[in-house]
Amino acid sequence: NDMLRWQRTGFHFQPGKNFQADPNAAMFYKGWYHFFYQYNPTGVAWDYTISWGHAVSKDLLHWNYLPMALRPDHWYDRKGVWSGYSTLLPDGRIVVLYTGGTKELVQVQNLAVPVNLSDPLLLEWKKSHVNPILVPPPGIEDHDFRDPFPVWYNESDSRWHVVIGSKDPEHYGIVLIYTTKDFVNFTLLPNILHSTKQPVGMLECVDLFPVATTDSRANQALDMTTMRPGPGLKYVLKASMDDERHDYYALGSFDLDSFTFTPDDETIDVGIGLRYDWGKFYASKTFYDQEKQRRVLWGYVGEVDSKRDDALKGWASLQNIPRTILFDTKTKSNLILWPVEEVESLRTINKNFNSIPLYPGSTYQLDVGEATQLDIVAEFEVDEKAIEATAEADVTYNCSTSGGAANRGVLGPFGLLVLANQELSEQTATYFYVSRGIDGNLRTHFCQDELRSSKAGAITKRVVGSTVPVLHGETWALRILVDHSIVESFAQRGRAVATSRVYPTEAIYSSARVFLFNNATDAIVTAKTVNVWHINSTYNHVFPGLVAP
Ligand code: DQQ
Repeated sequence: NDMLRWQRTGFHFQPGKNFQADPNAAMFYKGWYHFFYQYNPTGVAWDYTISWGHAVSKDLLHWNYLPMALRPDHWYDRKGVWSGYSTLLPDGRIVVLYTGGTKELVQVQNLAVPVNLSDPLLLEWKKSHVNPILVPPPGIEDHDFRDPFPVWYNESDSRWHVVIGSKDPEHYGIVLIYTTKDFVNFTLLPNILHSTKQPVGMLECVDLFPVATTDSRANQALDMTTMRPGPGLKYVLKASMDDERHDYYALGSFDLDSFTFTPDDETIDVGIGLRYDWGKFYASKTFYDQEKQRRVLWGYVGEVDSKRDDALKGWASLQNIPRTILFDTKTKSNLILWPVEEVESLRTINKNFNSIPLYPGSTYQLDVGEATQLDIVAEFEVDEKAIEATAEADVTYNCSTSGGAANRGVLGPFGLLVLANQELSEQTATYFYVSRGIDGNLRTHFCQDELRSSKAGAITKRVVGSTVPVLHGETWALRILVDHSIVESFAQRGRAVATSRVYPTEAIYSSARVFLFNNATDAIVTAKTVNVWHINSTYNHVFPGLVAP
């Protein structure tokens, strides 16, 4: 039981008990970041009592839990207040659009607004008396119509465009578009925003937003609601694949006249190409933070242990540490996801290591004390001579199927072992694996190996990851956030991300250690710099004087 207690995180968003899931977006309002999320007030798994939890924070990290914003208390949401979006409109109003599960389990869309816009906490919400405002249109199944969000405002005719994910009869994912002036009366457009190129199924939690592609504007994420497509902009379409349970995005262009999204490259369209996160991460949404002019991403990270353990723990699922989103102006082919800068203010003790040679087949313990809440930033170099001496190596390497951190190749794997016990019989490995084609080109794989992360039974363990661009002259760079039962890892400053839930049985409390390792057979790898910070707990709590779940 000590073991299960240890799994609660120190600096992640985590209500006192029960089940949480999809972030239902966030907003900055009257000095507070508001966060809404799927929450089951009565149990540790999803069921029809699913509701909207609510919390506020000054910095996206220290949270005050508030009473729930929305509960299933009308016929049109009797089987759950499902996902949707909370939007701060440019005129200062706030709307919440959400999917309700009716008594008969039909998915309908509903409207709710705050009772008192002058209350910075937005404690009270009222549902519109005309709900449901939308029911499934002809040709759309009752259970394929959910997760609405207002995406764009047209000033000239004061119309909002609202999009909703679905699928067509052939199982292709589609995104429906409605227009509305008042969020009560809606018109379905004859065209759709996008249809996937492969039959990937129902698209959940669709998101669409612009990113700046030029260096000069790259530091500004942009507000979608009034943005006009133009030079220096690209658009991101994101959807959560209900069949596969992963969040995919595509980079492309957006045409306002036809209101359609077109991927730059059809072979990496949404559902088949790029992912926000190669590990456990789902139902994400972004919001535009006008306070800091950035776009911030949240997703939820479910459990991979047994239902029985969730019941014993009394809670299930986490939200990831919010990530800023930028376009990668160097590769021009991916987004950059990076923990919000506020995380750095939680850093305390720092241990710094420089120029540590890692010989083939070796490990090196980083002496940092109790290693349960950490922020690690590491840069590696691979011996040039070894690379040159390698004609061709491991061209068919694949994180998921090539045996993980224990499988040795010429130029990898190398990286870090976190939440490791002293004997390394328990460990989570985050690593690079470099392969070299006959053309001499290097290809880097970024992987996270959960196979030895726990000695407990009934846990799903995988090796996750993908290839990541490492440009000429760059070192191999990792950042890893460790927080008890979650490991969030970022390669090449955010080009690729992998999140894992892990449940160590021995590498807990003061027995948790961190190591560098190099399992390459031929190359010496140098850890050029490694910074390890301890991260303070955020001691999230219920807002003083209020009662929250
Ligand atoms: N979860 C919600 C749905 C959404 C799904 C229900 C994604 O609205 O499609 O809790 O995890």
